[in-house]
Amino acid sequence: MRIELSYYRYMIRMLVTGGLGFIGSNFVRLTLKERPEYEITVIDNMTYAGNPRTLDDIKDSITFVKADITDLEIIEKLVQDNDIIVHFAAESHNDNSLEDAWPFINTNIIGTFRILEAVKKYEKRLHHISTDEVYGDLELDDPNKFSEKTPYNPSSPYSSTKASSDLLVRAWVRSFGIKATISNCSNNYGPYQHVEKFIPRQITNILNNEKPKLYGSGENVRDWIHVDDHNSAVHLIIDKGKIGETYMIGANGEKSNKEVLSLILSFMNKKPGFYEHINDRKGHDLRYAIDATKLRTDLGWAPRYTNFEEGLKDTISWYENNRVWWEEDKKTTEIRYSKIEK
Ligand code: NAD
Ligand code: TDX
Repeated sequence: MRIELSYYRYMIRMLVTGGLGFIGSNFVRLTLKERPEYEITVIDNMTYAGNPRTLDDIKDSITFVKADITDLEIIEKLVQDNDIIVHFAAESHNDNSLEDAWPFINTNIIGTFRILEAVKKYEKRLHHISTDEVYGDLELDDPNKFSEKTPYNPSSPYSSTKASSDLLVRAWVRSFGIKATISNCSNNYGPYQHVEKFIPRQITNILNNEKPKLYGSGENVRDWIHVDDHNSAVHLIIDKGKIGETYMIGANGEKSNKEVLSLILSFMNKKPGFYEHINDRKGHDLRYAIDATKLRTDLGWAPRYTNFEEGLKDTISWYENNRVWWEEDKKTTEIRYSKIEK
């Protein structure tokens, strides 16, 4: 009886929205491994990006609720029942937002609004997950990087809905005093990433003996971070972040798409020319680069995965060893791409 009481006093109830997706599911795994004080509930409506296999092996360690974050009644109940809400759920792919922006407006803006209203009503702690794309893009030779002070200047329907959601969070902090923090992270890589995204798409193309597809010139630069480093920073912000503040998350991982592709080709024993250039993405952001000084100095964060090449090799192995996880999504994704790519 005594053990039971102390057990329950110790537990913190954490609601993870979008916990079946790439970053959210890795967050759940990391939390189960390193933070036994959290009791986790996931809400996810299982869009095309929520693969039911993702949490299969740990389903008994969490509570899973299949529901939409725009569902007022459910979100109110779940927020009321939890202490902390970590909000990952989003429509996350730029290319899709260029074809149909509505799901982005609905989930990223209206969904975040619903969560904010519930957080305000029940006075809960919120951490909102966002992206560096809200800041627009940089020239290749710009010595500056994105920081917490960079003005918002999103380019795509996706990034503009993420920017909208960030601004809603800021307004709810200022006007209603909700206890929220925001993080804006750069491009993540690692296991369980949907095959529509750049790195998994190229790896799985090669595994299917198809040529990788490079948009436009391939000069575009992304600032890569391992998903576990993103998530360790999120935990630190939840633990020690200042309410109302924004933290940039990045690990100095700038690489052009061409550079990343040539590493993948060489690690997978393919000739350097085994790829094709295809039409460019509309409004394609040229370069992202993060200055994470505030996170490092104020909160003492440091990334664990400092060797991108090693992280990339591990990611390639993961896709080689988990064909069952991605094969079905690969077919539907490539059909989708074939309708828009030339
Ligand atoms: P993802 O597309 O892999 O996962 C999103 C998850 O949210 C899916 O499981 C999906 O089913 C769920 N979802 C979507 N709409 C929902 C709704 N209305 N109700 C409930 N669940 C819903 O995305 P990801 O790459 O894991 O991104 C997670 C978060 O991190 C997003 O907010 C994204 O903007 C942000 N982010 C991503 C990156 C990146 O590199 N992938 C970088 C920075 C920030
Ligand atoms: O087949 C491809 N070929 C290609 O050259 C694909 C899918 C992408 N690209 C390019 C476009 C980008 O320059 O690779 C780069 C990365 O593309 P994505 O994986 O689609 O990511 P990006 O658009 O940079 O956005 C990602 O990082 C920020 C996530 O998808 C967002 O959710 C996050 O906010």
